[in-house]
Amino acid sequence: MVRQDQVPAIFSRAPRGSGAGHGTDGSLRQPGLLDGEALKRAFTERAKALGFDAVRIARPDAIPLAPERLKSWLEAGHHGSMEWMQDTAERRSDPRTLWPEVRSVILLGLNYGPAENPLVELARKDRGYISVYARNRDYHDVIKGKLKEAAGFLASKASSDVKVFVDTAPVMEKPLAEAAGLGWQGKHTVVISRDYGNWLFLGAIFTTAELPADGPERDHCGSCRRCLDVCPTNAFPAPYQLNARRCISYLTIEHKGHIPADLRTGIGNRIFGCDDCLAVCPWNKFAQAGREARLVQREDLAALPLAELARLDDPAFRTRFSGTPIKRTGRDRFIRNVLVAIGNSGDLRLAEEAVRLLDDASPLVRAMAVWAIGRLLPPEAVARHADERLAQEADLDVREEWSRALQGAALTEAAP
Ligand code: B12
Ligand code: SF4
Ligand code: SF4
Repeated sequence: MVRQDQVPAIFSRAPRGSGAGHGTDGSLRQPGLLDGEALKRAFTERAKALGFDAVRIARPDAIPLAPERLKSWLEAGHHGSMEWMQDTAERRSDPRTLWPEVRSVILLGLNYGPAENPLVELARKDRGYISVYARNRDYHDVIKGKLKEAAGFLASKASSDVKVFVDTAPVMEKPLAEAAGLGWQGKHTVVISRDYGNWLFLGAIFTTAELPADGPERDHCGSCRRCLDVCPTNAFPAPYQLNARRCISYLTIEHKGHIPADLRTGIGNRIFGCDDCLAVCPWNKFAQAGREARLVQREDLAALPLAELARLDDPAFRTRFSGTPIKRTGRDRFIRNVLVAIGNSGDLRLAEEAVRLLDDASPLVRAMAVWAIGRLLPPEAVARHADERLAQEADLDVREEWSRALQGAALTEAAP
């Protein structure tokens, strides 16, 4: 889950006083300015009042292994088409490269735990599964607002500068959160807190203030491997490593092109993101339902009827998903995902939606409509639809889908 369209917010230090008081470092400070433990305590209290559930502090040099690990992840091509991960690698792997003046990194966690196990919805094959994180307002907007307020408070209480980051900047939030003791990176690579499980959004505030750092959290995964075994697309080449190119979250949200044929069945009815590896983690027994109202699941954003979604045109898509993270994929990519789910539904009633989309203006949609009817309709029906359209089809990828669907149909006919 990624958003690259924002720059960090910067807050300037509170103005230095003119001899009104002395800081513990001997510097002159205004009355009301704090530092060290007192500043940390006041900030933590304020951040929690703003709705953050966990607040911890790391030194900027606390992730010495991260640069090498990020490098080998990128060299293996695990980032897929997220080229910006490559472009920003140097700044990403060390907070001091991103901002040389930084002295402390504050990591904040916001619990978005669902009230019930979301995976039960996967059994409803005529419905589309939307990832828990996307079932209400875009969390970037929610967290960014809170981070800005927290950072503003810090800047007003400290003689230091402050910058805010959430997801959008080249910051390795997970290893930093582990180093700050907010949780540890589980075998699924996501940060798990002993208090909240793994349903936590992360945000970071960098500051030039020297704040007392917290110690790192250690790994509590033990011999468990539930998250690795449940992954429907085998996206983990090894524990603690994720190949994003195989991850449904990447395929349904970040990936702009056609979804590779060998991964489509594994996607099932997950049409925006995936929560399987998160939901099975036993540490969620300590999770509590999230308390931020703007992130609590909207009823009209869970288990959505595929037939209804397949009919969304561009304006209807925008209206329906306004303010949610879903809007970012745009209508065509979203309908591509819906068609994958229709193809996996085994529900013949949904075939008519796929047939209608065979004539869609978007090749991304047409290609997946071809795949869906190839999975749902009898071979003679697939051949008839191909006859009616192939001659006019100019897009090479869509033609390729037709030829795969026709081969599949021929194989089915030849079977005894
Ligand atoms: C790119 C990205 C993605 C990509 C890649 C995910 C990934 N695992 O890297 C995709 C699109 C797939 C994705 C999916 C999701 N994402 Co995302 N994503 C990011 C982003 C922008 C960068 C992550 C990154 O740096 N990846 C690069 C790799 C190299 O980093 P890494 O996983 O930390 O790699 C470590 C391990 O490989 C480990 N390692 C390597 N070898 C070894 C060996 C051993 C022995 C050990 C112990 C460790 C180890 O070291 C590496 C460095 O620490 C962050 C926001 C941010 N700025 O940090 C959000 C973020 C990680 N995403 C988040 C979420 C919630 C999700 C989803 C749950 C959304 C969904 N429901 O669909 C899924 C989860 C999928 C999963 N299992 O990871 C949250 C996670 C919160 C948390 N509690 O950790 C973040 C932090 C956003 C946020 N601000 O809250 N995401
Ligand atoms: S989010 Fe889903 S597809 Fe991605 S690694 Fe986890 S279980 Fe696998
Ligand atoms: S499911 Fe098990 S192995 Fe995976 S992150 Fe949770 S505790 Fe670790």
